[in-house]
Amino acid sequence: MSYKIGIMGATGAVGREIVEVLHDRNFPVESLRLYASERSAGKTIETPFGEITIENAGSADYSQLDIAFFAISGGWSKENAKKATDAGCYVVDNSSAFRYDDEVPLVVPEINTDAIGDSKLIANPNCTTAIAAIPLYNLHKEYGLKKVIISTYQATSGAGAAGMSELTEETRNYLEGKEVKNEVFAHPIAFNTIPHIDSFQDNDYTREEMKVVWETRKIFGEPDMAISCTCVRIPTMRVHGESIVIETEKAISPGDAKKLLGEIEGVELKDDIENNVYPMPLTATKKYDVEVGRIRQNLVFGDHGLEFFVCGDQILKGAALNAVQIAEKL
Ligand code: 2RA
Repeated sequence: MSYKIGIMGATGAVGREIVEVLHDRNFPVESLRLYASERSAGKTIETPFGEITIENAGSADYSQLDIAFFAISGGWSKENAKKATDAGCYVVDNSSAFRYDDEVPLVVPEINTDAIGDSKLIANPNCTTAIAAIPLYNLHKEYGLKKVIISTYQATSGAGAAGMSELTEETRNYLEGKEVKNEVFAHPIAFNTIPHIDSFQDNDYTREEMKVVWETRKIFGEPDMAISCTCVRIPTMRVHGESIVIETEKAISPGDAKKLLGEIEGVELKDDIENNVYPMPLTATKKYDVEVGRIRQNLVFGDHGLEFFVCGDQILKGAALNAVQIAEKL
């Protein structure tokens, strides 16, 4: 059996990557239609499925599609999801529009496929959550997570194609001694780190930081999990790094954690400090698996604590890959 697929937001960084992932994973595609804004409608783009003409997302007929990937914006998803599901089309939504809605499953397929049930609308988590979730969930099942503290090093791809262009252009401007501007980020990103992603909330955390808290709790089915996060934008292209400290219910050793994490689907263990092997953006780029390494006993929590570093491709496991994996489960 094969399926009629639509990608809404097909000219964006995530939309383009969904096309590649569908092809790379041999997803059973009967037909592929690409949608974007009215401005892009009528243009053609080369894809591994051949040349395809972009259609206007605003006038899509969802009765002609089996599965639609939504990768435009939260507001657009809110306006269009019901129209699609009422027409019998499954929607995998990449925005944050429905992630915190109790009626809508929020899914990382390696963890909670069961949550999908008979829902026709499925939310894809924020990249920062998805990248940490697989190692964390497996440690939680085995050792019980008591506390989790995350600090991130997030790539410019998190702000889409425009964020990546701003990094390239502003780095060039900086090196050539020209004026450095910032439009996408709150401050110049070249040669900088910015501890501010998304808007500040009443509790002084950013929304990006709170997404990690809300979403991890929902995916793990642990509404009271003690977890906090600091999110920082750094001048890299497309991989988010995350430094993670955990306190566990049961005693945990780095050796046992390495054995466990080395065997799970979706993780590549990169932990050989004698040979300078550990997760890095350059090695995790365009990789499906999340790299995990620098696994060590945490100095504060002792034998009930662990500290490690993960790197995951923000556009893949953090967005397009996870969305396609959800569609595979459907
Ligand atoms: C970011 N997590 O990195 C966001 C993208 N969804 O900006």
